[in-house]
Amino acid sequence: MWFKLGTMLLILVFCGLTMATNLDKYEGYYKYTVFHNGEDVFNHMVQLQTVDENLDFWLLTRNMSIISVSPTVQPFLETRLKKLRVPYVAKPLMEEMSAFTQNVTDTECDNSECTLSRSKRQARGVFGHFPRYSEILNYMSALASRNPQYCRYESLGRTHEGRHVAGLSISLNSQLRPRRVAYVQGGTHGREWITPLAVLYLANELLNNLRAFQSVLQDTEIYVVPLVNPDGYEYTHTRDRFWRKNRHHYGGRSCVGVDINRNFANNWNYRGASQNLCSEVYSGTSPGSEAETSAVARYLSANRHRVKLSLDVHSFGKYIFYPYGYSRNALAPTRNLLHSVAQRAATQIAKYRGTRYSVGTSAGILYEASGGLDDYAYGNLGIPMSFTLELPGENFQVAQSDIIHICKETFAGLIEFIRHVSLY
Ligand code: 0X9
Ligand code: ZN
Repeated sequence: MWFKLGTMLLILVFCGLTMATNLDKYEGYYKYTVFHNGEDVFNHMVQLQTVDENLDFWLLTRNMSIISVSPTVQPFLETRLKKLRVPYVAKPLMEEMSAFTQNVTDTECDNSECTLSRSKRQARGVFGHFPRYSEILNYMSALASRNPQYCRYESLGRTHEGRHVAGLSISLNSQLRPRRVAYVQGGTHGREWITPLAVLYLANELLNNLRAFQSVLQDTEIYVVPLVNPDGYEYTHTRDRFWRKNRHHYGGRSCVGVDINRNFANNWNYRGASQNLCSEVYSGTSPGSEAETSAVARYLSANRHRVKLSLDVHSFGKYIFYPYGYSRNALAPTRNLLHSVAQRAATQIAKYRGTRYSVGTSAGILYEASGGLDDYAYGNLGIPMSFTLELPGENFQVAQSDIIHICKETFAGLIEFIRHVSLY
């Protein structure tokens, strides 16, 4: 009897362990790349993104969109696309992912990208793989304890599931409050795994080369929050690789989560956002309703007169956006300056290995979307320089061997932005 029960328990535990991977639910899914052959097709796609909770748009630009589609929704989309007479390519999602998720081991590698030795990978440490929440926080806390004179580790608040929205302040004297702050955040959308690393890399480089960055840090504090949405991020590691929103549960409702980048108090829920809880762009019950949004907003508004630059790092697409993102008709009074600063950052990024970013407003290049941090920082708080970056990638997974290169090229861009803080 006990033996039988024990065996059953073992089987259950085993099944539990083998079943729960973050890609399970994507078996049979397709990745559609749709080429918009006209303005009306683009407008149609924008409409679908906001009203259709079953289509997950990974990327939506004026020229093309990338959509993740479940087997049940696939016939519906096929009919739509054929009716619109629009060209597209469909590829099994798992096939696409396996190309990126192969764990690179010395013996498996046969192309030049994979010739990295084990020791080199180990030397890359946290920048050689995709760390979990606890590893990111341990890394931040270790940076602070190694550099107590220059660095403070703190929590901006807690999430719905009780995790910390953790920040690092970096300056030439952690006891003083410099006149200017450059604020840099990542990890707003759970699935954009490269972004916390790119932000953490900035902190790491600054602290390891303080002498070289003396002039950048003159009268300026750099405040980094690598992981704004730790609940969503952890969920992408354990359950659903492509989870975007936070993990706010509403009692009795089956859909979960708010899009933090639709929840800020600028033209909240105006366009490109939805009041359907099941939508990927659900804007929440009110502006700033989410714990993560209010943690960030509280910090920024308390420091609004010192913060001269706000950078929100996302992925993917290789874009630098400046306000306004909520409407194509809303023009920032300082758009020429914003454009030229962004262009300079793009030039610095390109110097590392030729990666080319496009610069503009997200409403102009992508789609109109309200409630973003960029519009809030610029429009509500009067922070003079506010940008959103979309890092490189073909989807939300970046090859592990590419992490360090993206971190390095992005670093060049981030430093260029930060250099402009001294203008204010
Ligand atoms: O839609 C977003 O939140 C951002 N793109 S992402 O693919 N990472 O989700 C772009 C936001 C640009 N800013 C505003 N629209 N305000
Ligand atoms: Zn994003």
